[in-house]
Amino acid sequence: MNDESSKIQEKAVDANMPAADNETAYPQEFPGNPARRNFMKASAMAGLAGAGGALMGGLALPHKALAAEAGAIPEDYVAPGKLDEYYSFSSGGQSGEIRIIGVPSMRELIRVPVFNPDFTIGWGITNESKRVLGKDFPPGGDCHHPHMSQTHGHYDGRYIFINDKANPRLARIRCDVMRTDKIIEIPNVQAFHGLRVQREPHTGYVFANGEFIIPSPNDGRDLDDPKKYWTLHTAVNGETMEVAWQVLVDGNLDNTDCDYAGKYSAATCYNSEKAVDLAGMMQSERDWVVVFNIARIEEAVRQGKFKTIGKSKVPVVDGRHGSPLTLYIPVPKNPHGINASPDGKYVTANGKLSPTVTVMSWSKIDDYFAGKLKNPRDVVVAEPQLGLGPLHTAYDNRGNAYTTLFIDSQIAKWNIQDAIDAYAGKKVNYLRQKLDVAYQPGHCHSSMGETRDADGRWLISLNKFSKDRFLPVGPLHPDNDQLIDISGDQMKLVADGPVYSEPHDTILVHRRVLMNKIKRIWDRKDPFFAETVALAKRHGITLEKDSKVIRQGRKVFVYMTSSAPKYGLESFKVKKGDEVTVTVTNIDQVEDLSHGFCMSSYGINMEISPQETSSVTFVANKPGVYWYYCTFFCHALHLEMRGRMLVEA
Ligand code: K7E
Ligand code: CUA
Ligand code: CA
Repeated sequence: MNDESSKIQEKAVDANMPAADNETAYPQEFPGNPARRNFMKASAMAGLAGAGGALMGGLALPHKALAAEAGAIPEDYVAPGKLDEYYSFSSGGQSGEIRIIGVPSMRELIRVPVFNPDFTIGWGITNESKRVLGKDFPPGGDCHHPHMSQTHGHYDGRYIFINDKANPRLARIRCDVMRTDKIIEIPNVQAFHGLRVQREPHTGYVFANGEFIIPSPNDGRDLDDPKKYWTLHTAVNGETMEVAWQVLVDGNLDNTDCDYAGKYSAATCYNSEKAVDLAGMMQSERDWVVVFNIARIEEAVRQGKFKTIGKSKVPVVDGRHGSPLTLYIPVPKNPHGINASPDGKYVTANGKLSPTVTVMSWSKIDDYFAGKLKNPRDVVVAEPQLGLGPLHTAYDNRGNAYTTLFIDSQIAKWNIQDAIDAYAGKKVNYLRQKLDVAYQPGHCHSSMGETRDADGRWLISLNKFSKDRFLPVGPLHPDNDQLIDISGDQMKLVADGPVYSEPHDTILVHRRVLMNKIKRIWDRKDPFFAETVALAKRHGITLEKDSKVIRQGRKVFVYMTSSAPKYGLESFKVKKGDEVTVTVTNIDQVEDLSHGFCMSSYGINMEISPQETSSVTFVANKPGVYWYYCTFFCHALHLEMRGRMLVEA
């Protein structure tokens, strides 16, 4: 940096930056001085205030809230060897995976393959993963909404659930080993989009919205008769992963959330018109939020007041207009996100095409179902006007809400009680601040913000566009996850985090929820590979000790241990055309000591963590010598950790 430019940058910093909370000095001359990044960031932001603002459709406010003061340690700085305070579980979007990111450092810790094949751990290759994925699994997924199981409105650290919109599937990830352990298909729907978990008494139900309307059943009938297209709201039992019931609705379903009392789930609908074209879906001035009365639905199912669709045996109850099971609340056109406040009192629907957010009261919803209110709009207690393109809302623990404004590229911070008072006619300003983000945010999520433990510490804004924020890396740019400090009166932008497309949503979980629950090595009795262990037992094999080959006709079972830097078998012989199952057990007990098993030229690789058993089945269709080798650098003699498969012609 030459003198001239550093002067300009310093000026930009002075003009735009508030005093930092953290005054701790950090030596300027230190080569890794993290504050240097903030000089860069400040200058980039200063330039954007004009040109960028005009480009993105009018940014009225100056860029006040930026990063830490020059010389201070930035808030996202987590020193080498120190741990982040939060885990962010971020959906991988089109990649079909979940990513775990440390917050505030925004360092990616690991990826958990869910709907996607993954060559690192052999997801989609090993027999254990194929048992989860099912036969003929589609090659990927479109993940949007990761949510952790809860008990009495607190994260319980057991499972993460996530949707696949591309193929209507629900996946469950076990948090103790961060492994997907169950995937099911949601019947009778297309595009499973909104997902939330029951909070009270526990999860309980996982709620799933079918977004697209289709003929019912979708077997070739009513092909071009959209009036006969339908969709359903589904409840899955999160323990058994069985579909409990479905509710037929009018219109379509977008996002979903539920209350803190275990009484209701609710969903936004943007296509009340049941149109099949864009103009049609925007025709009505109002669409709606539909609320599902769980007790009444369960009772209807108990009384047999349901039908089934096609081959599915799932009970489907009728929740269309006029049904006592549902409540349709008109809201401004084409709403999107729906978010329950952590005080358990309210739920907001985000306007998208309307600059407003509609705040509804759960207790007024009680009153409606009890017959005390006649007009569905009577459950609305506020409708604050926030800006252009409200998509999703997050909450702190001080009565404030944070709404992403997609078109304005801003986060609007507003106070719920003030918005309620303003709706009642009082002269109060509910808007607290608007913060520019870069650019076009979809979801935002606050730390612990979807639980009773909302702590108002951090907010992550998941921005769809990064444009000029990073080095260009080709026409496809990364998304930009921005970290925002919401602990004070004013939101402060702390860091940019580039991410691979497209993490719609994330949750921010304090490490205390998980730190003592996560296993460092596998338990030999783990159900994830229990079936493989049972098969070995039938073959008379003790996996921890035995390395041998068992032939049953054209099926060959190859068992071997792995212990750095050796496999239990240095070679095995098969005949061309044999179906070979290789089962490897990592008998090392050392934390972090994974082995791999890659069969050269056979497209096979899998990872075996300490005390894990992994297996793979393939046809030895090429004669010759094929080396198998370890793919995880496990030992000084890791390169020597290999053996030969001899395939007789
Ligand atoms: Cu807004 Cu799928 Cu939650 Cu994308 S959804 S942003
Ligand atoms: Cu085992 Cu490398
Ligand atoms: Ca509409």
